[in-house]
Amino acid sequence: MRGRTTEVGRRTGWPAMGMQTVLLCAALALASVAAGCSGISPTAPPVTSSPTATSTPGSIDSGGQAGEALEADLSVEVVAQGLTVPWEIRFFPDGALLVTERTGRVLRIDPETGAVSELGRLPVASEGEGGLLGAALDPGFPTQPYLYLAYTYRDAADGGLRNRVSRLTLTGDAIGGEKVLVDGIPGAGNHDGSRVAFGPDGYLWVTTGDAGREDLAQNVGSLAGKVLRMDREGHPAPGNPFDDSLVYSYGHRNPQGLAWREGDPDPYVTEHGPSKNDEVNHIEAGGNFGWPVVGGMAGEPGFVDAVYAWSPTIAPAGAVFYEADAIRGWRGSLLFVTLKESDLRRLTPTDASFSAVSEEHVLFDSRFGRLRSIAVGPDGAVYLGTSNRDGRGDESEGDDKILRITAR
Ligand SMILES: [Ca+2]
Repeated sequence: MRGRTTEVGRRTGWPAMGMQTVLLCAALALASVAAGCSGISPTAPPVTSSPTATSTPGSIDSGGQAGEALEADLSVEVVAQGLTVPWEIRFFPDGALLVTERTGRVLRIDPETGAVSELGRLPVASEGEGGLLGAALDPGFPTQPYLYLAYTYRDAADGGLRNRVSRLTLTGDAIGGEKVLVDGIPGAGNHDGSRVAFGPDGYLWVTTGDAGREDLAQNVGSLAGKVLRMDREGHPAPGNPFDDSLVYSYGHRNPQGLAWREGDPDPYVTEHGPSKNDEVNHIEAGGNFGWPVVGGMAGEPGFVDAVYAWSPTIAPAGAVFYEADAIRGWRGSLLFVTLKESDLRRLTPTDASFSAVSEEHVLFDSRFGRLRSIAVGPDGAVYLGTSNRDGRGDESEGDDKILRITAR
């Protein structure tokens, strides 16, 4: 068992650390969350374009150690707007953004001018939570001019929803030459997973949801409810725990964040629980992460506990480890965004192994609406994508947006 959770307050589950300093920080943070909720209106004026600072007095983030950047120390700019559910943000080597829109467009966005150019449009089934979802750029780009995309489609034979992972070639300003790497991953109007990323091992990792059929998550013969690991042709990566299988870990419900800590070959995943037990998990080869049998930090033999869990749920989405110095004191933190709670969260670990969480910081609570995607730019700025046009949000002027957060 890696730890346990206690349910404190509406928003956060603080692990019981037995450390005075941590408990003090928790109390301060909870107090300021309450203050922040009354002080920050969800209908605050939309952020105007650069370089307008939008920090708010009375930062929610008051649990930080001395020397760590707080919300008041940060500036927010709009990089691009008028988008429709930007699901993933990546960076081309020249610094331009690669963005997927859930409705099917693949975009290149100039981070300085905000100019948006369409590289292509995929015929996705943009239904419910499905559509064009995760994306990764080949680590050898542009010598290897490939994009790896995950999307939902309707099966021609039975009309059912499925997900697939495809490789497309970028030639000039257009993608084409689709090669399907993995086809027929169970899909549905929700629980489609589909975060896609290259790990430090050079292999392609893909999260999949249970597609609303929870039994599939425990079936290692199904691609649903899994973390998959493959080569660039869609074949099982060497060293995968099950013979001739893409499956790396199982027992997942709807994992939508996938991030690596520096020096660690195994990723961390954020995933959506049902009405409780949203989780951050440290993935292990062959690990059973519990769904639908156990959740959170149950401590049950045979299951891997979450590193951290939230009850009630917050709907965690994109995640990234912050391995830069541009924002003071953030190096080594896990950053992720939430849909339901509409904030940016930063988790700091108890120790170098990140096997437990010592502090949770809540930033920009309800300032921008639902947040789905996150990336760290080459300059150490943090980029966020809103998700207010996904059918569950309140659309503000200019939505959806890509935002850039930098130190003042
Ligand atoms: Ca679990």
